[in-house]
Amino acid sequence: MEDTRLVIVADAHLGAAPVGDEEAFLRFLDTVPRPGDTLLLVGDIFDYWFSYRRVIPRRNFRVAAALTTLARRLPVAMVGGNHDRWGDTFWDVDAGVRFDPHRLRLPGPGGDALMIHGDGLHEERPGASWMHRATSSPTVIALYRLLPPDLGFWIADKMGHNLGYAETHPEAVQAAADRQRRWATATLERERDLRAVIMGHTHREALLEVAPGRWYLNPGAWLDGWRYATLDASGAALHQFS
Ligand SMILES: [Mn+2]
Repeated sequence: MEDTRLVIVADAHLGAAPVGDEEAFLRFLDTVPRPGDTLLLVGDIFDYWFSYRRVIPRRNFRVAAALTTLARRLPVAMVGGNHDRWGDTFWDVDAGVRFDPHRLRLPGPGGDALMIHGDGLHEERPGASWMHRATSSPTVIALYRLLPPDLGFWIADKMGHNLGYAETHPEAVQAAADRQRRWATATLERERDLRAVIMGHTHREALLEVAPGRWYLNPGAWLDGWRYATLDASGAALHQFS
């Protein structure tokens, strides 16, 4: 794994974002990750996703299928965000994508990379902390799974997607980005065998070399200009797909 390149994407909010973002994401999956790369999906790729026992959601089916195909060629790993935490065993068992609802630690170029979406570390908006606990509760998830899928998705849509939050509350988002940076910096200082802490959620890109060769990275939001990031043996970089 020493020479693998990490290709990092977060916050596409597919399903709530314009359909052009989905088309671009499919083209991105076709062209950017190369054999030898590892694709990291750092939460809120889907807005939203729920894994049922026997049913696959129709919304975002094309991207789920593309990820399943890609995962046959190269490693794909995903952590859940506050909009797609309920992947359950679907991604691992059926899609071949390594999934954790909260965090994954993976070997990468020059050391381990820790990825975590970033919600729940701070309360950037009223109710966010309550929401984080509710959506992480096994009881809430088990009850929700009993609803017919069309009703479940209807409820999720009613709860809103709030994609414009960064524009309407720039100071709250900046404060959240600052808290995430402090958390990432402290984690890198505490855990010396980590090479990178990778987060999403704030839709604010971050590229910070905390110590020589050790990085805090946030690729920014795919929905905000098709942003992604890379990390290889020579360092980290931010990109926009076109
Ligand atoms: Mn999020």
